[in-house]
Amino acid sequence: MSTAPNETATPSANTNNDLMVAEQISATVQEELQGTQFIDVHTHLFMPSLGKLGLWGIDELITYHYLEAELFRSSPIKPDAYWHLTKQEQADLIWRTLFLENPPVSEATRGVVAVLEAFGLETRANSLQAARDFFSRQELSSHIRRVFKLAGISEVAMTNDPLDPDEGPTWERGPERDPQFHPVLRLDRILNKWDEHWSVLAAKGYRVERAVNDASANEIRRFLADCYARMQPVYMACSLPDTFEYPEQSTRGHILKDAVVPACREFNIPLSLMIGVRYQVNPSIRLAGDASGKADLRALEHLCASFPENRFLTSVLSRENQHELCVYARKFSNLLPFGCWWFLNNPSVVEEITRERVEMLGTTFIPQHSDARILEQVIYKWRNTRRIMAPIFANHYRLLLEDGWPLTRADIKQDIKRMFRSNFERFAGLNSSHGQRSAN
Ligand code: RAT
Ligand code: ZN
Repeated sequence: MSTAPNETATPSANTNNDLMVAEQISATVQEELQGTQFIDVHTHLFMPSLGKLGLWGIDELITYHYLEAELFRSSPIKPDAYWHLTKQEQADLIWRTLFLENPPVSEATRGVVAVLEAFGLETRANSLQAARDFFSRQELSSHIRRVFKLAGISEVAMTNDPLDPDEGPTWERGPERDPQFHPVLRLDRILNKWDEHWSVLAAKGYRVERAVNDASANEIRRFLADCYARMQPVYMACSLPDTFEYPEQSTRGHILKDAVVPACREFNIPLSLMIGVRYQVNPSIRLAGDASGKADLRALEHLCASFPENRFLTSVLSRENQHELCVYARKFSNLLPFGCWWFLNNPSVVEEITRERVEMLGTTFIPQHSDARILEQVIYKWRNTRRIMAPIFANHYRLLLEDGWPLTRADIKQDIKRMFRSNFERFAGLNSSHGQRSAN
């Protein structure tokens, strides 16, 4: 797998501490990006013991919600009719519409092409049968190892919702752990949909009420402590609307302040805030129906300032919020920006955001996560990230060299490791050698 085919890949031929010349920078950056195993800090992938929750294979790849959104722009089919099709019929329709009738030039369609190519499958096949046959022959554990290797990642963070009716019971049975998959305690149902979920907690024996009072907040904390004990998450996480405010006289404000933030402090884990979703502006297209909106990041300022002992991993969905996020990260060391999330994960926008972050934050951010929902997506998403970021980083090193810094390969190696591994390991308290959480 090449890192940056659009860049000249003259071998760098420099060792760690040799002083570099400008001509070596591009190849060295590519080699170091290629040689570093990244940690994927936010995905929707699942360890094998969580069974059917883990999506993989060609039909799942083609019916990814990013592609479903694109289908409705190129096909006359109405969402209702689409949802009545079987998974294979949906995939066939998307394949025909977005790959055979139109060249797959969008980021999401191009990703499928890259995955097929990575496995040596025909990319312009008239039918999906050969790809279906290929994936049906794979044994899941060895397939995961192969996929991670192709993607250049050592481990991923999952998204685990204990109130999901399909997922919760599995955690209660104590699923077999897999060190390649870190659990993450996702709190959207609790923080954003309390009215629909308080009774689920009540049915589990927690003395909570719809109107959250201090006693309910304590019981939510007890629930989070039980989840922590069961799952050992590396962080807690929630997506939030563009209208998110903090402090706020609301159920969410109360739960955040009196249950979630203290629980993260108690367990010494970060809270991930993914801000800027406009939920379900078009519910008929389901998962594809969310949009994005500019948020008021003063909410983040207040959280970082009010809770200096807490750590906040943060991604914001609106392009317009990116600069402010960098400014706040310069003010608060307990804020770690991560990723170019969802609608931002396109080369043009990633480039702009990453340049800005390096200029304002050096290497004190996590440049990207994959957000993969289907296992094999990590192959194309991480390949694209390496391809887009190689010239950006190379340019920063070229400027640094020009300005008089005696640059070495070791500098570049250290920076890449920091951005794509150690920043997360340190923030989440992971022990790098074993991928296990450290004692403190
Ligand atoms: O990118 C996505 O797949 C979105 O649908 C969301 O899942 C988002 O990433 C989230 O975690 O809420
Ligand atoms: Zn996500």
